[in-house]
Amino acid sequence: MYTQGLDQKSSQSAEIKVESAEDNARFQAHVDAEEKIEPKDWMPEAYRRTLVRQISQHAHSEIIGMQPEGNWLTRAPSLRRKSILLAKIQDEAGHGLYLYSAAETLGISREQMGDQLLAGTAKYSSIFNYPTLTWADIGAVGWLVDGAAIMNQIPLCRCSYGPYSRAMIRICKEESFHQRQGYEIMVELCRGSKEQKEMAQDALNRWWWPSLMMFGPSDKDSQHSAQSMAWKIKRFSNDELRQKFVDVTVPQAEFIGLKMPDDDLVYDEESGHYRYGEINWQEFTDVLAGNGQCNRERMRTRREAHQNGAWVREAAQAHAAKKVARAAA
Ligand code: BYC
Repeated sequence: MYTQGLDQKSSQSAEIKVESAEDNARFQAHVDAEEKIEPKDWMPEAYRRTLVRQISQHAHSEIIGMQPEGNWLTRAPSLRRKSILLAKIQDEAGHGLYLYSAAETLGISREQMGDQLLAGTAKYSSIFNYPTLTWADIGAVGWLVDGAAIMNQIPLCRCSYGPYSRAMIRICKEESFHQRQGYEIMVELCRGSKEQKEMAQDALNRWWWPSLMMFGPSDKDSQHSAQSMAWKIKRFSNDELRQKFVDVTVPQAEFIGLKMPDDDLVYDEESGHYRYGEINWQEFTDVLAGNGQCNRERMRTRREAHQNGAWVREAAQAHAAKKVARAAA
């Protein structure tokens, strides 16, 4: 969608231009003045690379993120729940597409990004390497995973790169509906039988800590944060967003009678924030290294889906070629 109207020539000449201190200073002044950077504008190569990395990882997360929820489509407890879940998963596919399109404005093709994902050289969010074992997990994913996503993504609507910031506006509106549908599932389960409430608590126990890891390494270990914040790609640090998420989510758990699986969690009157226990960063590192519970399964499913979709891509190309030939005749 964003690639339409891009002027190849000017973007190529921008690429070969040598980066000078003046160029960089002018660029930073634009960013500091809260002016959006658009695809045809000059930008430092490192800014372009950072955005390609982050936006493509984000797009891959949306696409891989369809799998844990897709696992429950055939077993949703009612037709209403099934149609809501189906709509949510379709939204995630749409988010992936907006994001791939936004990344394409930076000179990488969707095919290249897809190849990187399939080759295992691109990351996607750690959270999608955990299994959805019960229906309550669908509630927990919506409430916590989409809740964490909104906390991280609302500031991205003000990101300095125009196409990314605009894509995020619609994505955040949809994520907000996703978070509410997840919380509603948890509310219903907590109002239900003893077994249903236990199922909700068990899902919270398993999803809470991985949700906190979604925000990325702690600030002292986050290698990209300082530069990304200077470029106004990120507006808040990983720890700041994680804290905001904890502060918003703990009262929501209390409201429905669930207990956070953290014995060190305490409200600090003085700062007005909840203090929480130590995150298991070894687990995070292991998941990123490909050794989470579902890494292999997620990649296998994605590769199979890509192979099984080959005929669709071929048919679309054949149709496009026919259209071009007809127009030329
Ligand atoms: N998982 O220096 P840092 C969704 C990597 S989808 C995996 O702090 P940065 C949804 C990081 O990439 C939600 N990797 O990096 C979909 C970097 O590695 P590389 C996805 C992680 O970029 C379906 C290294 O660790 N959201 O909502 O400044 C259903 C050092 O980190 C993670 C986004 O993608 C992680 N959790 O900050 C339901 C949001 N955390 O690249 C819901 C956009 C860190 O050097 N992305 N790493 O190899 C961002 O906001 C930022 O990229 C991050 C990381 C906050 C995630």
